[in-house]
Amino acid sequence: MNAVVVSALAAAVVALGWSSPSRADTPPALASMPPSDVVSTLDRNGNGCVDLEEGRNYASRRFHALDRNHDGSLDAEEAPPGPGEGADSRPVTIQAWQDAYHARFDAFDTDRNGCLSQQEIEAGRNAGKGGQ
Ligand SMILES: [Ca+2]
Ligand SMILES: [Ca+2]
Repeated sequence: MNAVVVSALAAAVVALGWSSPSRADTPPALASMPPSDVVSTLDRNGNGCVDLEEGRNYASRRFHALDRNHDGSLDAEEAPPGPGEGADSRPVTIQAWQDAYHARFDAFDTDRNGCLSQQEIEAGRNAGKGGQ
């Protein structure tokens, strides 16, 4: 590999944002992902839907990645309140974060089988139930 190729690759890496691994390691907000990506990313046991445990694991990973100062809670700077969340929703603890996830999960799981299908996620978003 010659020097030109190496520097071109380095430029590409910087352009893609790989120069800041801590940012890149933060799992994206589920609301920012298409429903099909939510299922394919979170469905670890391959049953085609996202069960509560899979969703909670993801929510937990995201919480800890966002908790930059590792004090066990997220302030408005670490996690700006999303649509439908007031300024008083920060700081938020891991427990409150998980409870909020659980409430949204229940709202989305319209057939009550404990698992969110792509269709349930699409329908829930269309019904304005938040960004699951
Ligand atoms: Ca699953
Ligand atoms: Ca379901």
